[in-house]
Order: sequence, then structure tokens, then C-alpha cells
Amino acid sequence: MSYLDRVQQATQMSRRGFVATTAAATAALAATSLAGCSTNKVEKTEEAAVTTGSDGRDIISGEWKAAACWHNCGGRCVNKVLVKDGVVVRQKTDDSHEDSADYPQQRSCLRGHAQRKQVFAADRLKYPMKRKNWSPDNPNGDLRGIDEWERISWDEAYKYIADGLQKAKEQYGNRSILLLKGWNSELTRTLGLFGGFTNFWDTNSYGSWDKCPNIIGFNVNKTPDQTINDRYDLRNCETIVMMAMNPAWSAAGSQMLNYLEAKKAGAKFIYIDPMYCESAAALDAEWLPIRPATDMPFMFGLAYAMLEQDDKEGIIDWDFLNKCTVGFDADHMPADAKDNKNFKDYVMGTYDGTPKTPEWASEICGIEADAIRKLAVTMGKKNKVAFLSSAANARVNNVDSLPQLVMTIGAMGGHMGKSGHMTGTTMHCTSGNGGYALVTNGKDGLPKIENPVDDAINGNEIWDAILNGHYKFTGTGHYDPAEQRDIDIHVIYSNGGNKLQTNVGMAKGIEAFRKVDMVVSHAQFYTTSARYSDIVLPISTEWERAHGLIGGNLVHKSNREMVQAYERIIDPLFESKSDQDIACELGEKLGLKKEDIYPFDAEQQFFNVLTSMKVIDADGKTEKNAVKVTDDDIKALGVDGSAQDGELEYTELMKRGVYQVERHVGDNYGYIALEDFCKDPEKNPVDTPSGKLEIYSQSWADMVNAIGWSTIEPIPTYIPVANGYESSFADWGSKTPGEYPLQVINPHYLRRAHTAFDNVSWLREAWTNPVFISREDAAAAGIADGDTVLLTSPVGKCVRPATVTARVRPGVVALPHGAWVQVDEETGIDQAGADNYLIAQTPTGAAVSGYNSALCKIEKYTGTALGADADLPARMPLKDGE
Ligand SMILES: Nc1nc2c(c(=O)[nH]1)N[C@H]1C(S)=C(S)[C@@H](COP(=O)(O)OP(=O)(O)OC[C@H]3O[C@@H](n4cnc5c(=O)[nH]c(N)nc54)[C@H](O)[C@@H]3O)O[C@H]1N2
Ligand SMILES: Nc1nc2c(c(=O)[nH]1)N[C@H]1C(S)=C(S)[C@@H](COP(=O)(O)OP(=O)(O)OC[C@H]3O[C@@H](n4cnc5c(=O)[nH]c(N)nc54)[C@H](O)[C@@H]3O)O[C@H]1N2
Ligand code: SF4
Ligand SMILES: [Mo]
Repeated sequence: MSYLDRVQQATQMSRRGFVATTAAATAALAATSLAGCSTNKVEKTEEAAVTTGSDGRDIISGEWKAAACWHNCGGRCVNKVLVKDGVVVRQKTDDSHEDSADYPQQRSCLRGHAQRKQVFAADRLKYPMKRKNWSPDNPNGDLRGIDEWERISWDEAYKYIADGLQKAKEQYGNRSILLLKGWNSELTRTLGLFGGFTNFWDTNSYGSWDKCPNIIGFNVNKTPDQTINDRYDLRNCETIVMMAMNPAWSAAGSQMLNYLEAKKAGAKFIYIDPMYCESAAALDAEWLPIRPATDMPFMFGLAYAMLEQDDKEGIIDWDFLNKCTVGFDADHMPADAKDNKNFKDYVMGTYDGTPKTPEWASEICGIEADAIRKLAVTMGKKNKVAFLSSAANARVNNVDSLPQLVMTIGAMGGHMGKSGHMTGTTMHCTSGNGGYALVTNGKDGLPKIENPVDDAINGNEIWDAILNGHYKFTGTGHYDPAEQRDIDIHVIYSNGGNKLQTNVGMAKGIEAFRKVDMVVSHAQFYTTSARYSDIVLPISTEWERAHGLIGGNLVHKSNREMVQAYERIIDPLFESKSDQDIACELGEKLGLKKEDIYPFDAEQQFFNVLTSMKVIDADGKTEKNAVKVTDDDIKALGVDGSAQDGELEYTELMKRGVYQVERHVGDNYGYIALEDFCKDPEKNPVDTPSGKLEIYSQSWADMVNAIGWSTIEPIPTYIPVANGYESSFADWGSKTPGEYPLQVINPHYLRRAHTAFDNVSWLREAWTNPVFISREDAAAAGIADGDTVLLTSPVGKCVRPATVTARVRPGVVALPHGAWVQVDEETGIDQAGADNYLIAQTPTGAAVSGYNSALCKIEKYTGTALGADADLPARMPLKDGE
């Protein structure tokens, strides 16, 4: 039975009504209600499968299946769907075991609960499309983003793409093909075999935590977020200092529970953030309202205050500093030091005549000097402190040494290596729960395919590189000494991610997209990258594909205690295909062999990952096979392999939708980061030239300076941030405001996972998408709550309704991350409030993405006021709602 038939049967709709409105028989669920739909609200057609009982309540029958929630969202949760005759009629979440704080259910968030509204959204892309005025010989690039679209067949699409790639290869070489990818990297295989492609890279989520920790010794298993203890130990802390953290929004799933339990156990919370965010409110935290991108000066002031009050209060753990670190003072310099500078003398002002006093810090960071002094006492060695930071303050220009400074402050208080003490970065699905994975996915068994081209362009200059033809090459590992290279990009291929939207400098990005000969996008929706393309290929969702394990093919790890498992729920909707199928089919058009690209299919890859999945036994040490697989399972999956023993039966794993390691207080899974090193650093050195944590790191300074967008010193020092607070003044000395007096930050937003989910009707109704502004700044600009305001930065303009709040500090506006740009071509004003439309490409240091270092001005908008996003029409590029 076709999908259409099953939908029809399940929804008990009349065949006549259905067929009349859906020309193509592959049309999906709810298509009848979508065809003439002018808004993005999908009618609840699927719920017709549910009958009403005599008591007025729904009677539902069907089969619950574990379904993927596959986004890059900061949580990891179980989602189950009720499938009746092939149609998803209900969703629920984890109920595989009793819920408790120690062993919590992995319950899904509002986005997860709305997943079926994404999969079956009105604006799912249904067919391959071509931009009307694009042809291989005449790209009419200026029309990208505003042209009309026409439906084409898969064969036509493949031919256009294959010809375009061949042409670029022949005329300009493989280096002229730029591949943009998120975690969808299927085309790396095809294009690798085709002779290669130019890569894109950025520091993305981790900012300066991407590399610095690995060089200064402040990592475990090459992972910065394993430098904090596990979630149970958070409950042993007296004070939890959180910088730049909003787990309630950006680490949904069970992570917020880690902090709530610590609160229950008596911990006090201190928040260092420009916003008094939902997490701060939930934890009843004391708020130190910092200016964005000023965490480094704040921490220098804190270090000074710790030193200043040490004699009286006994704050600094000198034993720890002397034993486990180098570079803090003149008596503990590393052997490879080329500069005769140490951290303590820098802070005291010995070198530059400027002591980094709390008053000095306060002028920049905006936190009162007294509050810094008070915090310095709290940070002392006598107290049990967790000093935590996400990477939001490291996704800032010129903060290459921020992780080193966080490490230094933690080391000064001795907050490492023992219970109740921890220091480090923590966010996303590992928020508040450090440690090695207790259950891990295995390997898919696919042979690696090399990319014969080594070019890799950083996100901070990618659009300039396309427009101007040169860039700084820093090696395939991204941190080698820089070499200036010419580059001539002719094709942009977007396999995954939504890089035009999520990379800095979007306005310039649009120009760059408009310059090249051909742009191809894989997309499930009419995303920004798709909108500015020539050929768009409709992609199936994870619900329409092989079984999967989060953390296997999908790169993103879970929290350490679990791995999510899910099934295929439905057939691919409309004409959509998986990225893998496209990688193979396009490859064949390019003269490659499918067996070379993917020697076996996605189901076999799943099976390989599944059977090599390992779990740590209750002794906390022994690794075992996680999953028991029988011959019947193998037969049902239709894969090659042999039965194996394991801790959990495969069918049970699929029923639960998760492999979760059962934890209880006192188990052998506890984790104290850097414990062995801290106890005996000589015997258990960290991976640095000195074997110690390097507050002075010659290696890090040499590495950054050899890349050299701007330079740093081997000890952390204060560098005014490009597009930061100081730059908001025309004259810093006299504090004369400049043209762009406000700082913009981009909190990751609850309504979306980056750009994903932004089109979902339920979520749009539940969460508006305003710009948050302080009462003081709103009053000064004559802005009332709900007014439509115009934000102008040096590189772009956008409009948004204002939410006036006491929860954002004055001088700062918070523009939520990820809204899909909607440029008014006449005025150049973005109607959607896209963050990166306001942010410039500004490479500094080792090329950290400067998402949270940006400036703007704000005024009441004199044009038409904006309505609610929820009332906007869905973005459907083809006519007739296709
Ligand atoms: N200004 C600003 N910019 C930022 C940030 C910020 O804080 N401020 N944060 C940065 C961070 S931390 C990150 S991680 C990046 C994220 O940047 P991206 O990875 O570019 O963002 P996503 O929106 O997650 O992109 C995922 C896209 O893949 C699509 N998709 C989903 N499943 C599939 C599939 O199976 N195949 C294909 N081909 N596509 C699929 C989704 O619809 C979506 O369009 O953004 C960064 N950008
Ligand atoms: N709902 C949702 N959750 C997500 C994502 C999403 O898009 N949506 N994305 C996921 C991904 S890939 C990532 S990398 C993580 C990111 O996770 P986080 O880094 O935690 O996310 P952000 O929301 O950018 O920032 C957290 C807090 O830092 C504050 N902040 C911003 N700039 C500064 C600064 O300079 N100094 C200080 N002290 N504070 C600052 C913000 O006000 C915010 O409260 O989130 C993940 N979770
Ligand atoms: S936090 Fe992420 S994985 Fe969990 S339900 Fe929400 S969107 Fe899905
Ligand atoms: Mo991220």
C-alpha cells in the first residue's frame, strides 16, 4: 500500500477529496489541508485517526515506536510516536523506567514534542527544484534569493549538478568546488572520490575552547568538557559560579536537573551573564550582570582581588599552583618560556603599570568592584566551588586565551581534582555532567575517503575569500602556521548545516552566493542556504530513514549515561531522498561506483554501530558489549552479521528508545576530573611540554601567533575585543558614545535548534521571536514593550518587536540565534531578525567565531509594524503550495 493510501485509510478521508487536491500520488500526510493553505498552520488531519469515546476522551490505538530527535539542540531525549497504519497520530516521551533525579527519564522538550509538526510541516520541500533564471551558461546569480522556482525531475537535477561539477573541475580544478556541511557530510565521500573539494571550517560551538585547552593541558580525553566532575558531585559543591550559561534553554533534556539537584542539596548559585536568564531565575541565582565579551577583564579583576585579600582570607591554594601549574609567578616558569613574564606580575601591573584591580575591571565589564571582591573571597580554597562556563563567552573575537584564564582562576582557588571542586567549560548535552562516556556507539565500518584537496577556509573570511580570491590557509587541522593562498570558487555545494545563515557576515555571504556559477543545496525546508541556491534537492528526515543511534552516524554525543536509539517511522515523503542516496546516485552520474562511495547501506551501517556499542560494567571499569543481537534480529533488519551477547536485548533497546546506564549515588560511575594528575602531577603529567597546566604556554602563543590574525602572549592578557564594548565608544577615554552604542548577543533560543524548527507552527505560537532590550535603553530610545524596532549594525539592519525587560543589563540587546533571514530587497532590511545579518566577518587570533561580539543601535521603526511570526505564510517556493 502506498503511503498516500495508508494516510488516507488512517485518516478516513474520502479518496475523492484527497486525490482532487494532490496531483502527485506521492503527496504526504495532511496534503489536502496544505494545498490551499495560506499560513503555515497545518490542520490536524492526522488526528482524524483518533476516535472519540463515549466519555469524550480520545481513543487511540496503534504502535508506539522510538523516533529520532536528531537536531543539534543541546539535549538528548527520547521521543516516541504512535503510528497507526503508517501515520503518526501522537507523540510521547520517555516512560521506559520510573523517573528519579538519580536515574531520570530522558524527557523531550517542546521542540521534540512538536517534531511531527516539523516532519509533516506544510513547507516540507517535496520535489527537486531549479531556479527559473539559472542555466549552466547563464547563472543570473544576482537573482539568487529572489528568483522563482520550477519543479524538475531527479534525473534533470542530477544532470545539472553533475555537469556543473565536471565543468568546474575541468576549467578551474577541484579547488573551485566549496563544500559546506554541518554534520551531514555524505558528499565528502562523493566529492572526495571525484578529486576533492575546498572545505569550510570554524570554531563554532566551542570558540576558543576548540583548541586552547588541548595545548595548555586543560582537557581530558581531548575534550574540554570533561574537566568538570560528574553530576552527582555537583551536589557536593557549596557555590556554583556559572558564566555564560543558560541550560534551561540551551541544554534541554535532563541537564537542568543536574543543577536543580545541586540546589536542593544546598548549593548557592552566582550568575555572570548579561541576561538574568531562565536558568538563573530557576536557580534563584545572585546576578552579576556582565557586559558581553568582557569576561577576560572581569577575571583579571577577580584574580587581583583574590591576591589582594589572600593574606587576610587565605584564598589562594599556593600548594596547588606550585605543584600543578607553571607560569603563575616568577619562581614557577616553564623551561621553554621565551618571555620573562608571569601571570601574577601581569595582574599586579608590573609590566604595563596598570594593576588589574576590580575597579579597572569594573570599568570594562560593568560588574561592581565590590561584587568582584566579594566573589574573590567566595572563590577561596576553603570553599567548595564549581567554576563553570559555557563557551558563549568564548564565541567572541580576541578571546583565544579565555580557557587559560578560566583554568588559572580555578587553579588559584584549588578547585580541581577533588570532590566538591571543579573548573571548566560545560554546555550542550553534557552540561553539568563531566566524565568519560559510560555507553558509547561503535563504528559504522565505512572505509574513510580522503579529500585530495587540502584547502580549508575559515568562516571568518569565507565570504571574502569567494569575493576576493584569496585566504589564509592554516592546514587541514586548522592550526598550522598560516600561508596566504589564492582561491577561485565557482560552485558552492551545501550538503548540510545552514551555513549561509549560521556563519557570520550573512549579507556578504549572500553576495558571495550570488557570485558563483552554481549553488546546490540539500534541504528539508526552504532554508536560507536553499533560498540562495540554483538547484535544491528535497531531503528526507530521520523519521524516513534507516534505524539509528544518536552519536553514531550523527556526530553529536549524548550525555555520558546514554545513547538514543530509533527506528524508521515512515517512508520518505513526497520525492525526498536521504543524503546518502543522493551521494551515491549523483556519484554514479559523475562516473563513480556506488560501492566505492557507500560499500553498504545505512541499515548495515546502523548494525555495525549497534554491535560495536560498548558499555562500562557496574565495576566502573570493564567494557562490555552493550547490545545482544539474535539471528532473528539480523534477519528482520536484513543485514549481514552474526549474533552476539550483550547487556540489553536489541528489541528491548528499540522499545525503550534509549540505552541508559542506570545510576545510583555511590555507584562506580562517579567522576572527579583530573584527580590523578592533581594528586601526583609528576607521576600523571598532562600533555604539555612542562607536564603541568600551563598558565604560561609558549606552545599556545606560538601556535596562535603563527596563524596571526592578531597576536597573543603566552600568559592570558587583556586585549580589547574587536566589535566589543570599547569599540562602542567614539572615544573610550572621555566615554563619548559611538554610532553603535549597544552590544548584541545571540542566546540560543528555546523555539529553535539553531535554525531548525523555526518554521514549526506550534513553536511559533508558543514562542515569539523578539529582541530583548533593557528598560533603561528602551526608555532612552522611546521604545515601549511590543514596539517594532529597527536594529542597525555596521553591516546590516533588521526589524523585530521589542520585549522590554529588567532581565537584560543596560547596554545590551539579546537577539535570539537562528531566525531565517528575510531580506526586503528594496531597503535591505531583514524582516526576520537574523543574528548573523548584523555580524561582520572579523578574523582575530586563531579565528574564533565572534558571534557574541557585535554592536548595533536601536530605534523605533517608522515602517509597518510587524505582526506575529505565527501568522506569517509558510515559505513554499513552488507555486500551488508544492
Ligand atoms: N550569530 C550566531 N551564529 C551562530 C551561533 C551563535 O551563537 N550566534 N551559534 C553557532 C553554533 S554553536 C552552531 S553549532 C552553528 C550551527 O550551524 P548549522 O549547523 O548551520 O545550523 P543548523 O540550523 O543546526 O543547521 C542544520 C540544517 O540541517 C538541516 N537538516 C536536518 N537534518 C538534515 C539531514 O538529514 N540532511 C540534510 N542535508 N540537512 C538536514 C536542518 O533543516 C537545518 O537547515 O551555528 C553557529 N552560528
Ligand atoms: N534551544 C536551543 N538549545 C541549544 C541550541 C539551540 O540552537 N537552541 N544550540 C546548541 C548548541 S550547538 C550549542 S553550541 C549550545 C550553546 O550553549 P550556550 O553557549 O550555553 O548558549 P548561549 O545561549 O549562546 O549562551 C548562554 C548564555 O551566555 C550568555 N552570554 C552571551 N555572551 C556572553 C558573554 O560574553 N559573557 C557572558 N558571561 N555571558 C554571555 C547569554 O546571555 C546566555 O544566557 O546550545 C545548544 N543548545
Ligand atoms: S532537547 Fe533536543 S533532543 Fe531533546 S526533545 Fe528537545 S529537540 Fe529533541
Ligand atoms: Mo554549537
